[in-house]
Amino acid sequence: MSVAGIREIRTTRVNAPIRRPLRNASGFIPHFPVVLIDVEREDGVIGRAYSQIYFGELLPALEGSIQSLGALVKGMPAAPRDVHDFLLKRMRLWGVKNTFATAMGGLDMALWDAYAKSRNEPLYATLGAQPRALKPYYSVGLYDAKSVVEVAEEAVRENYPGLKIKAGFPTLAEDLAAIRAAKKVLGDRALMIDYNQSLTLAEAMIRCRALDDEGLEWIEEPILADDYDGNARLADAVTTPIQIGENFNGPEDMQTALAAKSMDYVMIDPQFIRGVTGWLDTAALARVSGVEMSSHTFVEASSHLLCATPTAHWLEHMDVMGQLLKDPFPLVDGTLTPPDRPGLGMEWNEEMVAKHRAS
Ligand code: SMN
Ligand code: MG
Repeated sequence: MSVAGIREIRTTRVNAPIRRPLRNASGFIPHFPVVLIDVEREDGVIGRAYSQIYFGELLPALEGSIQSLGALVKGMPAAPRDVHDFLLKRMRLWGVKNTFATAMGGLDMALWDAYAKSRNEPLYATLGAQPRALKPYYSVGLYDAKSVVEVAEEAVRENYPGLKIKAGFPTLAEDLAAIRAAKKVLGDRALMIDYNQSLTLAEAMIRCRALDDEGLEWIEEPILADDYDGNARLADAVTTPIQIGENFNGPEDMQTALAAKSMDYVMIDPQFIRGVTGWLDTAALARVSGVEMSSHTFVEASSHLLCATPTAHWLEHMDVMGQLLKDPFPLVDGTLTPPDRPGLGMEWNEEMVAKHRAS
């Protein structure tokens, strides 16, 4: 039975309002620039997904990349795996890294959304998985020892089993003070920290060793994400798990990092890994290598994908799209289960989309 063709790909630039502006050691994100992607098939089924970028000035480049890849596949049968394979081959000369990776990832997610909707089942069911009550951690920005208390109290009040704060203050003492202040509120709930690639290897050695007895769930991206050898040396030097992966462009980066033994855990971004298709390839690598695999942003797609991930670990809960969707992806008793709605389960709240459209 052949799959209906791709009739049209519509994109909409929106500045998604987020609960807390996101400051980290490498930048500041006051709201989340996203491109909503509607892939309409010849049979009328519409797949919906989105791609995100961290600075509004880059939104036109992201939207343009999505439309460019869309022009290459318009009219093709909307079979997600076939379109994915076609784009990898068609883009061989130029490559699908960075913005083209995220563009391809967003398109891939929209195609899988349409495919699952055409079968009238949630994406996790299309992937052959059962729904699972996943373990979310509340993911926020950079807060010092004083301001982190209120954030940690919010995490406890909303019954998150974990909290991730950013690290990378000018001094280790400031990092340590924020960590201890958060831990004091969290008790035995997990605390992760994220340096967002801000340290040199030498500084990371000093800081990670100094924090090694703080009982952190993981230390994330201490140095440049693609310094696989440097990350491997850090993972060897400290007991606290080193976590990388949000910047893996496709499963090939996962393979390189695994070969270099660069991390203890991995966390995968559904768009950078090039969508559902890229995620499934990467989850297979994680299973074979026995590495716990968490998600990075994209709460909605991640909630389905982690159900189909043999080494599923944590779900990052950074609610980018909460105010732009008709139906929520709620936390229930400190867990998040993908909704029993067709596809990814996302429909746009058109009024809020209109209100937050990017110029
Ligand atoms: C992060 C960086 C940029 C945008 C969203 C999130 C961060 C994280 O690295 O892991 O939450
Ligand atoms: Mg991170």
